[in-house]
Amino acid sequence: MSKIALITGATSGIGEACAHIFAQQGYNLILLARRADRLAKNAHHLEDKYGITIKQVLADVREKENLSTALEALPQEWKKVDVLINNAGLSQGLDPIDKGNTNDWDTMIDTNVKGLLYVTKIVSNWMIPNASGHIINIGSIAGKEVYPNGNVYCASKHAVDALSKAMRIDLLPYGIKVTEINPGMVETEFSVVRFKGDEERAKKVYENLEPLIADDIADAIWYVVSRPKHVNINDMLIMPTAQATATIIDRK
Ligand code: NDP
Ligand code: 8X3
Repeated sequence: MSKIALITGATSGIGEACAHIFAQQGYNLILLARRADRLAKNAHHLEDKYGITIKQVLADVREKENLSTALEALPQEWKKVDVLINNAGLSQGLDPIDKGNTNDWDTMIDTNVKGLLYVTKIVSNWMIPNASGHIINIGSIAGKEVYPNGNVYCASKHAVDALSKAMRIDLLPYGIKVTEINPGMVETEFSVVRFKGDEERAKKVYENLEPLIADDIADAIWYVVSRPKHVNINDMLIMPTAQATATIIDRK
């Protein structure tokens, strides 16, 4: 059987681009997200285009019981996952601590931190008997720096940074690689989600600069995954050329 990659958040942006590149490379895919229509559309498109097989897992990474039921229901041969891409994540709002919406905080922490942990626990237990596997965690520049009003999103991505280091230690005896990919600004649906559907405000984030696109990140992830067995890239920080730090941006 071909290699298998499990990608969370595969209905748009970086996850969708990763699904494309891994399909192109002949991987069979397990694609997980909440929006059934988009998941099915992406899956059918990639199956038709590349002749691979895809399992769709309709799940919310925050709901640990449902998530576990959905993943454990996969046929045994599909649990031989070679690559897990922990990509599902989001930001909600951009407000100072004293004004932040506590429901937004819950959503970010539950998705970016707890959801990533739930998926990892299940899939690492599938990888351990095979003594191989590669876990890619999508962190962020926001996991390396803190910027004004980024507070809880930055904290959630700093947690991904810490968990990536921790996973590398805990999974070392099993030969499982762990890589953290940390993008700067990538134009996806991220800002539309952060600003709750305000497309005008989202567009302004990328105004007068050339941001990264999702394919840039998928390309880096493929590079990391395609290194020889004895080589692991622990951490990659990928920025648009026009972005020096989270907040220092050269807008023309
Ligand atoms: P998108 O909004 O385009 O994609 C996010 C994906 O995550 C969607 O497929 C969405 O699918 C899925 N998702 C969100 N919440 C859940 C959930 N609770 N359960 C399952 N799936 C979920 O944004 P990006 O592609 O930009 O974001 C991908 C990752 O990259 C995130 O972790 C983000 O924090 C990170 N990142 C993004 C950057 C950027 O500038 N864009 C920079 C640095 C990091 P659905 O709604 O169908 O469930
Ligand atoms: C997304 C990048 O800088 O908008 O993680 O937080 S940023």
